[in-house]
Amino acid sequence: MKIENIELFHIRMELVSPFTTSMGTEYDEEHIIVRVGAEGLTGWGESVAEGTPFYSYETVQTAWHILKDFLIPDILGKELSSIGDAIGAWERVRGHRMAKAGLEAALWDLFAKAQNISLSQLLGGNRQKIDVGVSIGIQENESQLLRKVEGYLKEGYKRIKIKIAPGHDLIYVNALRREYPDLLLQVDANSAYTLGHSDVFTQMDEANLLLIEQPLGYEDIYEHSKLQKLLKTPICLDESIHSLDNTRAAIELNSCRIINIKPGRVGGFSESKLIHDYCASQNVAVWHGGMLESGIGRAGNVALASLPNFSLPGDISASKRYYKQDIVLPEFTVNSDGTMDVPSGPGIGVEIDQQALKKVTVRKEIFKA
Ligand code: OSB
Ligand code: MG
Repeated sequence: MKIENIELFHIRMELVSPFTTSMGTEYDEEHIIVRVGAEGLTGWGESVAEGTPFYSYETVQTAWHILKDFLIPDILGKELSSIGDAIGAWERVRGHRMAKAGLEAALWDLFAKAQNISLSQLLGGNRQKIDVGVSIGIQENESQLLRKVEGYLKEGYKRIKIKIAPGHDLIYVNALRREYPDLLLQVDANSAYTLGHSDVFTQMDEANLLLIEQPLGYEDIYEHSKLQKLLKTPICLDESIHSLDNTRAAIELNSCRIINIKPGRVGGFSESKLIHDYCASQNVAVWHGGMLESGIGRAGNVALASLPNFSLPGDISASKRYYKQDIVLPEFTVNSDGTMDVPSGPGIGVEIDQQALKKVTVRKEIFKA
């Protein structure tokens, strides 16, 4: 397909409630929406680089720069016979995976629409519904957490993840376990601990958690292997995994037994599929993480999570769990059985609410061949 024009939208969307993690508190979410036009069709993607470099070194500003000055010029006006052509052209750009993933996602949507099939189909998905969970930020106290969890369970969510940080860990886990002995429960530390905190995790090991996500350093693989040896609960890596190569390293070193896949963190759907397939071959479960995406990014996540080895519920929640108004129609909802429907229409399978997109856009730029 000949890529005729590409547009970037810097969006800022206000969260329905503040989201507190070991990295700080977020009140709104900034991302980049990417629109690609070719041969009368339009593809949409979302780059999950945030306003701040606290989860990843990438930010909206760095991603904008990399998109504008390197990734877009590599494909604008060019004839792409496959998405692989774009990935090949971008290989000389080291890192900047969130920038790449946003533009790659728009190409996946475009290529799916050109074949008149859903993105789920093009990616190799085999499910019409996916299991979903909810990720809950650090709360002021245990009773506030219990109230939140009760509400989400009523809405149908199958699995609860809570954020933890030193001093905000065992009391919350134990309070939830007392109230809900059988709840599918996991924790996410976002790299807030060191090996010196191992006793926190050996105590948490008794709480029958599904997994402990990214307890140690955000680039670390080696020390996680030391911690995993002390625990029966699987460690799951998020921040440390950027590619198939470091997935293999982490699994061979027994640094984790579960992998969180976020297409933005690994550079796109293509790399996500490689990681998914490798993990399947090693009998390692994967699940789909989240970056508080708008409906555009969420649509891609839902499609990817329909692949067969996504065997644990994802951090993929209803639009209204994040935002008062989403920028897609229909919005994403969760069914009472804790599943979410995978859109079956062409491409991402949802329409862009142009008025809503306009309302949240703080800057845009168009690039023409
Ligand atoms: O570590 O999984 C994480 C949100 C922003 C940055 C990092 C993370 C998260 C979440 C939210 O946990 C998951 C979601 O989108 O529901
Ligand atoms: Mg995480």
